[in-house]
Amino acid sequence: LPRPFTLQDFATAAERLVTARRQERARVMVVDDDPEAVRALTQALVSDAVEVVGLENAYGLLDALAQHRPDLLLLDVQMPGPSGFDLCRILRLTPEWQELPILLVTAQVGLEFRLAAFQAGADDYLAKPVLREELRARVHARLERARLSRERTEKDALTGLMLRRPFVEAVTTRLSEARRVDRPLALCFLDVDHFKKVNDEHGHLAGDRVLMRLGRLLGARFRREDLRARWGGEEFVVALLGETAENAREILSRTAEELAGMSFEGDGGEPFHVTFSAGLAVAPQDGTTLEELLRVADSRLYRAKSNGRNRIEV
Ligand code: GH3
Ligand code: MG
Ligand code: MG
Ligand code: MG
Repeated sequence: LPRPFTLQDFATAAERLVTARRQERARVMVVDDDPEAVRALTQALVSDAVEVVGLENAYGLLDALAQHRPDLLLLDVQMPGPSGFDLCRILRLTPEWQELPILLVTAQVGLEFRLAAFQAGADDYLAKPVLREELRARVHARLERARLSRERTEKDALTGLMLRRPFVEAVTTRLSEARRVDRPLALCFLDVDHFKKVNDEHGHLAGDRVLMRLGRLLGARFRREDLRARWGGEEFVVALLGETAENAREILSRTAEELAGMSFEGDGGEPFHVTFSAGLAVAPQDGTTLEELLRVADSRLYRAKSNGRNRIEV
């Protein structure tokens, strides 16, 4: 007989659910010159699914956006210095923030203001005083739309990892941040060994399963802010933020061991194993632009292949 489901089991399961959701918590940035408004909006929005970063003036907005990378921006209109309209217009001219959902919050709700909000490029507006339930409903709807559209346009369907283009955009910004704050950034090219043979000997579907599991493995390891992408075919690229060459190598070789320890099943039910080779380049010593780093990482990957595969070259 199955053991009855106890209260303890329930607590453990609930805990696990909350933790799982927390990993994909959306991030909202609230900007208002009135600290009381920042507090009220934050309190209304923060939950297991949403974290909030508050900002009491807009002067450091671009830096704060780069640092916190919010999924949605709630922007007050009347502020000393540039208004919410001005800021909204500036963000819409900045490629990186063109698609960031922006909700303007304003005490003025006349037609003129509503029109100006949309002309400035806002997605929506809210009238002060903001109704808590309405705020939550509007913000959650926007976040969900944004998440779905990102899933569709930025993710590789087979592996669940980022596609090359969004990766290049994101890593370019991270690289200039890393330069500014003088932190290292490790870039790694991964390529599955003898993958053509995997397809030929075990079938294309088995090959797909390898890519899927490697994608999931790369997605689950590393930190949330690290970037992982499918570069194309059986090639992957990982950017580890703030990691030195030694640390990055250590993390990658653990991942390599994990993959080597996995057993796959071919089309005829036969078990097989796979490995990958990798080339690692670290900013700033190996280069400071993405192009330089990719070139160095790629030539080291080539060396890993000619030195016998299943290895990481630094
Ligand atoms: P090496 O160890 O030198 O990297 O050898 P390799 O066989 O892995 O490299 P090669 O570039 O010759 O072959 C890569 C193969 O990956 C060829 C291609 O058919 C296969 N491939 C690319 N994308 C996919 C995919 O999405 N699914 C499957 N099953 N195979 C793919
Ligand atoms: Mg204000
Ligand atoms: Mg290849
Ligand atoms: Mg290969």
